[in-house]
Amino acid sequence: MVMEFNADFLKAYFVCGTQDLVGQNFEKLLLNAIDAGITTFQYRDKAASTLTAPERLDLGKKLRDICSAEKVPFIVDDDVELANQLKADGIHVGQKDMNIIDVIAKADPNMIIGLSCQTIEQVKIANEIKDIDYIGAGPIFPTSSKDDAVAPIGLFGLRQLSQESRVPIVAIGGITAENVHQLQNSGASGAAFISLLTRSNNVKQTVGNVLNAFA
Ligand code: TZP
Ligand code: MG
Repeated sequence: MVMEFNADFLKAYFVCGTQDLVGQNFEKLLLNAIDAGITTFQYRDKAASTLTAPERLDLGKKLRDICSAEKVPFIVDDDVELANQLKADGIHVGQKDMNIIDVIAKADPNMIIGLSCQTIEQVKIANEIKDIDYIGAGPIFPTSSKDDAVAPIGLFGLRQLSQESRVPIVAIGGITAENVHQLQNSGASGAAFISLLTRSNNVKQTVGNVLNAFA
């Protein structure tokens, strides 16, 4: 499925891999999240997960099919080969992953391209790369979902990156039901989250709350 990128995709952006699950069935959780209105799903299965490469591919196909059926963009984290194999709608990489220029060269044409940035310098470089569709900025707040996360950039940092960026920004890291509304005047187009949803006992309300913050 070829999806034309649109900043509305960033409003309620759910990121998840098997390492993030808290006893749930992944497919059911994704279906519930889609039913609740998430605007994008990112498959981010890390080394900490217990899946083998074929298992990761297999699960990825199932999750991709769920997203395709519901017309929710399916983005793969880090692994451009996996993204191509899964015919993902997009690929997202961080500063420590494969170089973004190489990722763009390797990715199937028309994929949505996302890059994580933590500094103004990184955003300035990203501004020069025309194929980048959006930037993930963060962590905004402290997070326990990413082992190698840099220090939180805070709302002030987010505002600075938003002002500098040529492309829309999705805020990530430590976003909760209580603080999501603080993102409203930050210039971000939406919020990306892991534990907010994996640890939610009311997925519908959780996603609704995020959507409200960016309505
Ligand atoms: N990148 C920056 S922070 C983060 C990632 C993948 C983890 C976000 O997880 P949570 O649970 O929403 O803080
Ligand atoms: Mg990464």
